[in-house]
Amino acid sequence: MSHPGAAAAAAVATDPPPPSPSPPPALPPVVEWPEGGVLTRDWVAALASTLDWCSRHLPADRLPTLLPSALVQRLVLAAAAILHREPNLVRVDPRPGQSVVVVGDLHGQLHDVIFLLRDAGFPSEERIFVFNGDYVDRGAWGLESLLLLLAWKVLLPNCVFLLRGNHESKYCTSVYGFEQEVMAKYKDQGPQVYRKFLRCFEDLPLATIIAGCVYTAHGGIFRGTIVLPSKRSKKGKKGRKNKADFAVDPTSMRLGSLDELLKARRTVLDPPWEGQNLIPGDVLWSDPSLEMGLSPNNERGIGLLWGPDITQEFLRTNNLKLIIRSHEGPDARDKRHDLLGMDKGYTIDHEVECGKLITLFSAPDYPQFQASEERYNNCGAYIVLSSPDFATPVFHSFEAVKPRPPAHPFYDFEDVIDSDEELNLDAMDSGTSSQ
Ligand SMILES: [Mn+2]
Repeated sequence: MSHPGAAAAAAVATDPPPPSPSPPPALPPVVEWPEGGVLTRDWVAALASTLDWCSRHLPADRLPTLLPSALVQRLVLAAAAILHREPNLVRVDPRPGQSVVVVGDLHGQLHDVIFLLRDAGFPSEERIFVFNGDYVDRGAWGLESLLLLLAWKVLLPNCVFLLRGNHESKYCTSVYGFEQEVMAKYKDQGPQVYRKFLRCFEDLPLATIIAGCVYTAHGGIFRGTIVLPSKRSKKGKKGRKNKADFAVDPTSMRLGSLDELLKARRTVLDPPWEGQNLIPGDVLWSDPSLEMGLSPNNERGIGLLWGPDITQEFLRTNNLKLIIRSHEGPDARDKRHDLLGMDKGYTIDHEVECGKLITLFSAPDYPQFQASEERYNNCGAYIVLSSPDFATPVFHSFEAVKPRPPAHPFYDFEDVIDSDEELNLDAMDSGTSSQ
């Protein structure tokens, strides 16, 4: 009788060798500002793959070992300086041969952002991108997602346009995860990094008009203002020159004009829900409805609800054909029995004489962290607009990149209401800009 060990040894000797373990993933180099100071496409591509690598192989609090705090802050400030110079309403006028990709909410789902950019074709002189806001919160990689888009903005400032979403605010990021995410990843440096992002949020423009016929914004339309008697500022105090001499007329709910949008003051940490400066809050928080007219958005506590008649009035007055807004995901639409569900990543909400109103949502399988067992399993979508008719959208729906790397949520997703982004008005910072 042979020794059992001998038989085992023989078996090892005759069996094919076990598959060699997969090689350890190569550690990417630390991200450094490029030599000469100017970003290149290769640098942005390497940034994307490093961010992806870190999300898969590094614990969140080790991110600074490859993505130093100083680099993050420099990139955020470089982008903010460019964004700051853009008007509230950016005119995107494609040259012959240029198409425009419009993107909705992303909410920190880095892998889906990377997929979307590759699927649509990266930004270039041939392909302009317009992002409708809500880059951060909810998902685990808001910092990485937004940083990647800011890098594209710095690389191609005239081909990439980043608008503000309601989540690009102090209040939302304190409730829905982004502030905690930055603190968890950057520890001692967290407060400085977060402050730079807040400054950048204040600089994000509010809306675009593409090819003269398509209006895009995160929430949608906005109310009008009245001119106040001019109170000449004392000795032209510096920094006061942009202070608007107008206010919202509390007695009327008149649809605002593009000129009024251009004059609004957007440098607020949290767009106010009351007082004189209501246009930013309206643009970022409003929702369409099937009820006619303009009314306060009581569900949200800020912004407006607007009906098909207002869509028609806005399109006709401004000689436009299409509104593309975002802001409502599958969870929000689950509660809206008047409007369609968000399972394809877009809905057509109003069809009127002058054109259409579309809601576009680009975060598939959203939210990343969900308290209920049943997930929405929604697709995300992006829209391509091209010549000769920029007002005829081509929709591209896509599924989530799976499996997502395991990650911890940075907010209490079981306690924070899934769909309604109801405001705790007392917690909002609607004071003047930090700048
Ligand atoms: Mn939103």
